[in-house]
Amino acid sequence: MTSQTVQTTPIDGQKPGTSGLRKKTAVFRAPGYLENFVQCIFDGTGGAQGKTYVVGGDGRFFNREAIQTIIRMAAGNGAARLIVGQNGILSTPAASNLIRKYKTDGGIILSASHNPGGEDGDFGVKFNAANGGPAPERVTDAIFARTLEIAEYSISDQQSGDIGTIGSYNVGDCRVEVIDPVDDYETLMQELFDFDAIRGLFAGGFRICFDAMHAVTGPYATRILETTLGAPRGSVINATPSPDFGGGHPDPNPVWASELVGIMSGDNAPDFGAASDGDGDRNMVMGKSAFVSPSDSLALLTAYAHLAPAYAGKLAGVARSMPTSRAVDLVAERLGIPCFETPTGWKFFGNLLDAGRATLCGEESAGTGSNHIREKDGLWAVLLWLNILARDGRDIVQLRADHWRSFGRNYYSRHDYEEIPTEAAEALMDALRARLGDLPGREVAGMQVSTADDFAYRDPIGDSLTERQGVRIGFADGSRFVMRLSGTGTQGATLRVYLERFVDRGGDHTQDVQAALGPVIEAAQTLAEITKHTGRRRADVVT
Ligand code: G16
Repeated sequence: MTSQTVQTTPIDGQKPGTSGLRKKTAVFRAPGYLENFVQCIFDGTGGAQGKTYVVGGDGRFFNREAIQTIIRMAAGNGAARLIVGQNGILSTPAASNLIRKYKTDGGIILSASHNPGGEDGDFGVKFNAANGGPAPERVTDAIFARTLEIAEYSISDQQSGDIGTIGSYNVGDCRVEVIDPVDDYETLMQELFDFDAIRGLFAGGFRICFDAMHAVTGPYATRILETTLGAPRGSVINATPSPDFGGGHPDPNPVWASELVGIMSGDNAPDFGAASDGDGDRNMVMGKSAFVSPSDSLALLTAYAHLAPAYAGKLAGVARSMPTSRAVDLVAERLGIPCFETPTGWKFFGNLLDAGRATLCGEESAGTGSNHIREKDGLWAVLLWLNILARDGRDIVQLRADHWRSFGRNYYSRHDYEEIPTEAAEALMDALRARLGDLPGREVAGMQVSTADDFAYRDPIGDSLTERQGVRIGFADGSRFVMRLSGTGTQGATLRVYLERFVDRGGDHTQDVQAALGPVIEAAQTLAEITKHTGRRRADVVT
């Protein structure tokens, strides 16, 4: 085989964010853009010579062409073997599983997750390490450093071959294996959960609506829920991945999954509703007319995980991202297991999972997962829920009400202010940071500020320090808000405001969430001067 070395120059802005490099699709399609970044992944991780990688993506526009380029570049860089999902499809959790199962050197996953796709949408590339998890910061830093000095990339002259047919072929000396994207993932799920109990649940007339949001989870959910577990045909909706996600926004929250919310609120609603995102790692769950917040879902899954074979008596600890509500902390305390608080981003759970310190992890941004892989996993969360419901017998709404009665309720909401000019968003955060020392003791919205800091995390395993991860303002009554700028957007800045108020056992757990959070919302707007900095009077997306 011959391969070419192509001269190139550094391209600005190739710094990976919370989860890989995300840009407008048009940016990724510009000559050399993808090639530069992929070469820097190889260069920043010691080269591809002799290595094996998993390659796949969420099926969005440009997925297939990008995979073909990556195959040729891996071959051009001397990779020995590639495992590629048929038609270029692999959910992020399925890719993580393949990396671990086949002990590869890592994987390249093409996705911009919940961001819209299509020619005018977003595209993304992320590198996962040999443990199956998103590359840690020292690796993304090394990749970024290479993007600043890259001078050439290597690419095979040979075309990449057919990725639509299962089988294997060579591109030069590199073996390309095209595999069924679902098989290995389904095998793993069977090992973790009580499939017989879930089959019994469906056989007894239990109904589910799973909204795959025209994204990658469709084939996984259809095979596992309908074919293997016996949920009625049609239980999975929007099940065929489309390059632009049916023109939608594949983000499983009550705003973007409004079709599911409508079904779950209608007459004759199914017993359980769920949705997953673009690349299949996020999840949202619902009961009849009841949205279960991701933070509550994490707390409940932790409380009842023992009903699933893989987790009975095996919870070493739990971890949540800092802005996630503290509902799970209360469960961990009662179970007598540690609860770790990490910065936003699944990569921060990796060391805890690898070291066996945490078994379950979760984030407010609709991510839950466990030590079965090193990514969050949308369908896994749905199956754990089904396993719990099958074994417990109560429905999800009752289970949650009983949970609040026993632990108290952490009212919780996230307010997003999208596409703010970056300078205005940074000025807001800088101004708030500058005042942190003066805030404790101050009265605002009828509450007294008790703590104010900027979250920093010292990894208990790797000892690395990660600073400036979000401002936390705590109040004397136990309420708090957190503010940070999103690390996954592609246009301007998104200000995320996370709001939380605890109502203890015996209190009123039936209030409207926004009403219950009223004083905290007012305090956040006042202390951060959101309107002054952004011109906005209210958030664009409230979840
Ligand atoms: C990514 C990370 C998540 C993180 C989320 C936060 O999610 O994988 O661990 O919670 O970003 O996003 P932001 O920085 O915008 O708040 P995903 O599903 O987009 O890969």
